[in-house]
Amino acid sequence: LKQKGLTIWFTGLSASGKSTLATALEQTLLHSGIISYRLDGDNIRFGLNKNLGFGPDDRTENIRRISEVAKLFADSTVIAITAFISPYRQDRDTARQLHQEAGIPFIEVFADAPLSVVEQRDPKGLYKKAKAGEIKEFTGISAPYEAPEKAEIHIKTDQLSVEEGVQAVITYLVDQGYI
Ligand code: GGZ
Repeated sequence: LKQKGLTIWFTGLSASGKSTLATALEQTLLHSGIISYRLDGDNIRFGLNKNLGFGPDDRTENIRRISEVAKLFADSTVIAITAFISPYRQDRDTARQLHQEAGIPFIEVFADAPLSVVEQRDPKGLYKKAKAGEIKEFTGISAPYEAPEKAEIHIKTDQLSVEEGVQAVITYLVDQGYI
């Protein structure tokens, strides 16, 4: 058992490609025999965090709990992959600090697509609803998204394929000697 744990933290707008990249990354790692665990809305917001909504305090608490869980997975030697909007810079920095204090690498990955592009994609019709006022405090429309200034990896998802985005992460992990 040589594997060391770490956390790969995706951040970006709804429909920016976080979950798609995270899922493809998980598959690619698995094909190399590397175990990872993906935390996303489906397994967190419907379970551990089902009592949380989308106001600023609840988002902060959402991210706080996710960063603690990711740290635990990474501490167990797994690669934790998180895919949440995590719109506040302060909350992401707190997650980073938590990992740093435990000596666990924290890799922030910005899934970056312009608002105009994610509004076009709108796979669940949420942007449309948000613009119609049917969803309150929707990130990018009526709630803030604070883009990373020091992400380890910046993926422009409107310019790269999923495979190219995953490769950017893999290359980083190899270059750093993490895998
Ligand atoms: C943003 C919302 C909102 C509001 C529901 N704002 O595209 P999706 O559907 O599948 O991803 C979005 C998801 C965001 O949850 P996170 O836990 O990642 O957010 S945060 O990190 O900010 O806590 C979207 C859906 O939940 N959703 N209402 N108001 N996204």
